Amino acid sequence: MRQPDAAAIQSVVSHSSDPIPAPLATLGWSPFFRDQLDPEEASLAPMRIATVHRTRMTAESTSGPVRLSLPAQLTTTDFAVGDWVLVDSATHMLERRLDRKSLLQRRTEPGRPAQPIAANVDTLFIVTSCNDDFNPARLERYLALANEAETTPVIVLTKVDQTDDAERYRSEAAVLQQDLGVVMLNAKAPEAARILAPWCGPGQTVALVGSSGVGKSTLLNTLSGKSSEDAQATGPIRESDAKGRHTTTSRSLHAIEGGGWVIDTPGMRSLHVSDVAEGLDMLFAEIVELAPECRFRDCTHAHEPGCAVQAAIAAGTLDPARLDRWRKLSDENRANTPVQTGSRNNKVTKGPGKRR
Ligand SMILES: Nc1nc2c(ncn2[C@@H]2O[C@H](COP(=O)(O)OP(=O)(O)O)[C@@H](O)[C@H]2O)c(=O)[nH]1
Ligand SMILES: [Mg+2]
Ligand SMILES: [Zn+2]
Repeated sequence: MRQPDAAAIQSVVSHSSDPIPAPLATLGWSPFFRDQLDPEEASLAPMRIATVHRTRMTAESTSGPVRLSLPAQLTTTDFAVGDWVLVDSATHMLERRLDRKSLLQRRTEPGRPAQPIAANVDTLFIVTSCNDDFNPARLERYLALANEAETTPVIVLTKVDQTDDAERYRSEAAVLQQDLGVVMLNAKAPEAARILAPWCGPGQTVALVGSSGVGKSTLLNTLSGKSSEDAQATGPIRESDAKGRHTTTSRSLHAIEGGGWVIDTPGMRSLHVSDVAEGLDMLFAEIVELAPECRFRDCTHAHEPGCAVQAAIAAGTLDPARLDRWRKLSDENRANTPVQTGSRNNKVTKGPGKRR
């Protein structure tokens, strides 16, 4: 009998219109990845990066978890949780990473290379709580990140069991972007999994982002149905300011009971924007759509006569706070963005002083 992995791949390479084999489809494999394979790679097994540590990585394969061996010229910083890689199934040696369908990344310091957060994520759950953590300006930063990465953002409002004012949080979140999904839940309740099920079906990948203490790990445990022994550690938050401690320290990929995959991430202390011009255009579409009606083509919407954006503010159809935040994020993005080459999710950054 042939190896299941090899059999799956052979059919994939020779007949590109064939359906995706079920065990790989469950892991999130799709024609986007299949079409990247060369015929001579037929003997390699596609696997999905599950954990990335400083010196070692693990992957999910059609036959369970695998510890990968890395060739000498590669380091774990070249990979993100959720990446698809081709692996020699006998030696577990990683041969090649496939191009990413989506890549969530962030720059912690201007001028430094961006850090990958998670790859091939379909839906980004931006988690915040119905308490002092809720902050529209910070949510907009996450939205810009999600849009730019080409993942669908959904705002997940946790701790709905601890507020009398859930509707206010929901309506403030819903206006942050056109057609934005917003859900409210108690992350500890089993019902949370049912509420998030539309994004968590077989082969779907979601990632959880948000401040420490908002309930990301709690949600992961609810989604993956983990029992208390193998559950992701969760931590209490401070009563005074709703701030959480940094309990989760690394990223990892976990199976969801309904068939999908969820990536937990550590809380992000700071989220600077860079390389998110398209993400900002989508986030602030109501401003971008008005700009062509301004008298000057390079209108900054600050003081120019005939400005359609200022007219909308005067008419009460645009929130002036939105314009202020658009300006702040756009300026920050411009200041932080180096020159880029390559396609959107597989960019090569040509930063100053970095020559190859
Ligand atoms: N009552 C209530 N507590 C929650 C909810 N979500 C999280 N918590 C609690 O908030 C604390 C922080 O949760 P945790 O999952 O560690 O947050 P993380 O830092 O985002 O991973 C823990 O004590 C959780 O039990 C919720 O929806 N309702
Ligand atoms: Mg956590
Ligand atoms: Zn204008």
